[in-house]
Amino acid sequence: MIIRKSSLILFTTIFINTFLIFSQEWNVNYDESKVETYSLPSILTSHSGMIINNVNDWEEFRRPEILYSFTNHVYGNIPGKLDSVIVKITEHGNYLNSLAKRKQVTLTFIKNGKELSTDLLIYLPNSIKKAPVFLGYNFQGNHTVIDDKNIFITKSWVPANEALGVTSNQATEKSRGEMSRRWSVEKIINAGYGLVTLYRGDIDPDKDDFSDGIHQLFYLKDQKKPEADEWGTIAAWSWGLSRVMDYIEADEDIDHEKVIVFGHSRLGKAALWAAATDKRFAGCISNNSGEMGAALSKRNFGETIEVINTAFPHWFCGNFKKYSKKEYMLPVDQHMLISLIAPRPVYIASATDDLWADPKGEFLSAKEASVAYNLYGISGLITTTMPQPDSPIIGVVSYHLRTGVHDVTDYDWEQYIKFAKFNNF
Ligand code: GTR
Repeated sequence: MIIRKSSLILFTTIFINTFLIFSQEWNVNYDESKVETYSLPSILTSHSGMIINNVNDWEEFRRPEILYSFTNHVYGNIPGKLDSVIVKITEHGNYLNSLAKRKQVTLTFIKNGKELSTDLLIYLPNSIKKAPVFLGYNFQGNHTVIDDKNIFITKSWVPANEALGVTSNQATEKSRGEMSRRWSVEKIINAGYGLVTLYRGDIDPDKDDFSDGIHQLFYLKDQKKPEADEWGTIAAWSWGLSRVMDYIEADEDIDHEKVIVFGHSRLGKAALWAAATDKRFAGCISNNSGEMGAALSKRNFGETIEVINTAFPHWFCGNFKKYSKKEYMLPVDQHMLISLIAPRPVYIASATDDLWADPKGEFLSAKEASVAYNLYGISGLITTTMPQPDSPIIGVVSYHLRTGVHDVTDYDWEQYIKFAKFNNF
């Protein structure tokens, strides 16, 4: 794999700067000895106090209760259904000396006389008839994922970035292939998997503005932003992943029963919520998803709800604002989010230097969620102590702590491929 030195330096610098700005400004806790005592809501005790000890009661009563709490207090409800969707294969060709085929597909969503389009970029191994796939958003546009001149450049809003050649919030040729170090496409294809990716900003540009993106298609007359219990950007991104799943179900080249939804960081938060809300995702990978992703929010380490609500007020629903500095009042915590994915395989990954995302809080979530897997007779995470760096625990519930910074690396993908194989994808 070719790593472009310019992009490596650029993104390491962006990461360090972001990290410094946030940690100085917010004075968050990075000291394990200063973690206060917290109590986690019990996954297996219902609101009425009933102890859940079988799959039926879990699926009938407790799981819907937890899902309801997350929907109404954290991510927000989806306000309705689309009127229609137009699917168009816009381009296809060969890749990697014909080892893989490439497809680009445009989905156009129509609602209330308005429309919004997103472009899917799909690579599938030619060696397999119906390929299992990893599905996930990219941060900067499909053309940044691989240095392939055939990939269309998004026309959607892209965050300002001089080094990537983004001018007036529009992507340009300069960023083609610039994020390829985060997508081990060759490894994925050689292992017998496909990749489906799309740009997050096609569904909702990542800014505190609800006049664009998917939200406004659903507005009732004179509505300017979602109601307090309606979707923020993370839920919109998750919704988008489900719409891609609708497409995948009709694509004969993809095994729609073997789709692993994947995401890094904020997009890892979206992947977890997508897997929680849509059981068609047969597996989920959360890479360094942190606060309101895999990390426990009631553990005061790294990013807090106050920080996330201030820096990214558009990510969660209006109701979530009241939990700033009041983590203890939130009726759920993120171990319960992972429990909603049971019995489907899930991988939680952290990085040693990514303290902002609270690696230990991510591990503890995966560990605590295991009780839901146990109901199905599945072991969940097969350790109760946090593993050493670079010692992955691969199972139905998987975890690793990679040495290094907040990022997605070849090492991470190697583990994700092992996880997929282990779980018969
Ligand atoms: C950070 C944010 C995190 C994480 C990250 C990312 O600034 O505080 O919650 O999502 O961004 O998405 O890169």
